[in-house]
Amino acid sequence: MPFLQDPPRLTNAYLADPLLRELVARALPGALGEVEPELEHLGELAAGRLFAQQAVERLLEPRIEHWDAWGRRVDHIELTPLWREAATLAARHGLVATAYERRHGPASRVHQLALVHVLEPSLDVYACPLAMTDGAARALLDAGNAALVERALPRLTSREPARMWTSGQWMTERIGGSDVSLTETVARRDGDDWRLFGTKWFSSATTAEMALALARPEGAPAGSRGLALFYLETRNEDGTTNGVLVNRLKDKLGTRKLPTAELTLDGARAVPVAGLSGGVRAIAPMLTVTRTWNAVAAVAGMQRALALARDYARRRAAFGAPLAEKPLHADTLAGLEAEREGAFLLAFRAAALLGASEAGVASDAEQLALRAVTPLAKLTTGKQAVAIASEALECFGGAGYVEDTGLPRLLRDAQVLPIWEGTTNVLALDVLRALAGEGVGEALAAEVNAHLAAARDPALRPAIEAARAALARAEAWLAAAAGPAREAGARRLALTLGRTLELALLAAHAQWCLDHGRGPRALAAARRLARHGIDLVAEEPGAEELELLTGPSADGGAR
Ligand code: MFK
Repeated sequence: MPFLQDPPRLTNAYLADPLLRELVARALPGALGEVEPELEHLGELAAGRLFAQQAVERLLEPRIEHWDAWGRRVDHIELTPLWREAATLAARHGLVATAYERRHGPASRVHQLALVHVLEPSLDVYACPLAMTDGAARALLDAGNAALVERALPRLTSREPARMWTSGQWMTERIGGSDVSLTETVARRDGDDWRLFGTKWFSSATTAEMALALARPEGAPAGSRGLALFYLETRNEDGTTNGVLVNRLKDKLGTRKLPTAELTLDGARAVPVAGLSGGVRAIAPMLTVTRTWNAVAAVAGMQRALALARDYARRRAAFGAPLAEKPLHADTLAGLEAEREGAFLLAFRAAALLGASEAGVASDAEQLALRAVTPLAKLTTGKQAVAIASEALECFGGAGYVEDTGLPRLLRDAQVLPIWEGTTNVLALDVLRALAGEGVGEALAAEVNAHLAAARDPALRPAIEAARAALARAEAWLAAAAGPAREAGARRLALTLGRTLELALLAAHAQWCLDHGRGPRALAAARRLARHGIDLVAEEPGAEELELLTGPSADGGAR
C-alpha cells in the first residue's frame, strides 16, 4: 500500500517571516518602499524555484580535476549548478556590496543581512564564500592598505557577476587548528615579492580568486605575534595557479556543496597586508564580519527548519487530528519559535552594531559592546541552530531522518556553525578576553539594561526580572572567578550573557510590536524564552565534580 503524505511546503520567505518584517520596519523605516520589493522578490525565489532546485541537486557535489588531458596540473573545481547560480544572485543583489555602498547609513548591515537571511537557506551554504569575501573587504579597508584596497575592493564588492571576486580565509593548519600561533606556513622574500610555503588544512570555498592568509615571515619570532597577514591571488593573469596546489577536497558531515580543501602553498606570490607582524590583529576585522554572518546564517537556518515543521504540522494528521492541533506538538513548536526569536534579534543586533561602527556613528559604549556582542552572537546562535535543527527533524518523525526528504541536510549544515570561525569554547574564551578590556563589561551591561528599560508592558515583567537576575549573577561570577575555575566557567558565562541579551532584545522588540500594532506574538516569545531559563552560571559545578567526571574515574580507572 502506498504511503501518501503531503510534503512540507514553503511560502514567500520574506512575507512569511513576521519577525524579519518587523526588524526591517524598525531598522529601515524610511526605506521600506525601496528595500521591501527586493526582499519579497528574493523571498519568492527562495521558497519557490531555488527550494525546488535544491531538492533536484540533493546528490550533486563539487568535483575536482587535478590534471587536464595534456598533463598540466589545473586543480579545477566544478561547482554544482545551484552554487553557480548563487554566485550570480549574490552579485546582482549585492549580498556583499550592500554593506559597502551604505545607501542606508548604519542600517546598511541590517539591510544586507536581511537579504542574506532570506536567500541563504536556499543557496546551500553559499554564505560561506560571501562571508569571507565581505570579511576580506573589511580587513583590507581597516588595514588601510591603499594599493590592495584599490585592486581588490571593486571586485569583492562588485554587482557584476563576471567581475565579482570571492575571497578565502586561510588560517587553519594541521598543527594549529584554533591555535593559530602554531602556524607553520612561512613567507620568504623573493626580490620585491614575498612567497608563501606551507600547508593550509581547512580552506573553505577554494574556488576563490583571492585569499587572506596568515604566515610567518622568515626570521620572525614564534607565537602569534610573529605572524603576518598576506594577500594573494590564487591564479596568475594567464589562469595558471599561483603556487597553490589543491591536494584534496574534504569529505565532510555537511556543507557538502562547499568545496573545502587541503592546500599546499608552494611559493605562492603574496603581499603583506599590514606589515610583517600582528597578523592576528589584522585578520580580526575579518573574523568579526564572518562571525556576524555565521550568526545570521544560524538564525536563517532555524527559520527554514521551523517554517517547514510548522507547515508539516498542518498537513500531517496523527492520532485523529493534524499535528498542529495536538497540544504537545504545538507546545514543542512554540518553544522552538521563542528560541528562534531571541537568537534572531541577537544576530541582527550584532549586525546593527557592526553597521553603526562602520558608518562611524557608534557611541563609545556601542563600540565597546560590539567587541563582546560579536562572539556572544556567534556562539549562542550556533548552539541554538543545532538544537533547533535537531528538534525540527524530530517534528517529522522518521521522515526527518530520511535523506530524500531533504530534511537531514538542515541538521548537517547547522552542525558546522558552532565549529568553524571559532568553536563555542574558543569563542567563550574570546568573550572572557573581551570582557577584560577596559569598559567592555560595563558597555555590555548598559546594552542589556537599555533594552530592558524600553520594555514597559507589565506582562513583560517576568522576562525583565529573569534578565536582570541573570545579568547580576554573571557580573558577580565574573568579579569573583579566578584561575582554572574562571576558564572552566567561560562557556556558562558566555551562554548566560548571550541568552540574557537575547531576552532583553526580545522584551524590547515585544514592546515595539505592542506600540506599533504588530500584536503580542513577540511578547509571548519573550515570556516563553524567560521560562526556558537563561542563567547557566547558576549551574556551576565544583572542582571535585569536574575531576570525578573527566579524570581516571570516568574511564573506570583505565588511564
Ligand atoms: C555562514 C557563515 C560562514 C562563515 C565562513 C566560514 C569559513 C570557515 C573558515 C574557517 O573556519 S577559518 C578558521 C577559523 N578559525 C578561527 O576562527 C580561529 C579560532 N581561534 C581564535 O579565534 C583565537 O581566539 C585567536 C586565533 C584569535 C587567538 O589568537 P592569539 O594570537 O592567541 O590571540 P591574542 O593574542 O588574544 O590576539 C592577538 C591580537 O588580535 C590582539 O590584539 P593586539 O595585538 O593589539 O593586542 C587581540 O586583541 C586581537 N584579537 C584577537 N581576537 C580578536 C581580536 N580583536 C578583535 N576581535 C577578536 N575576536
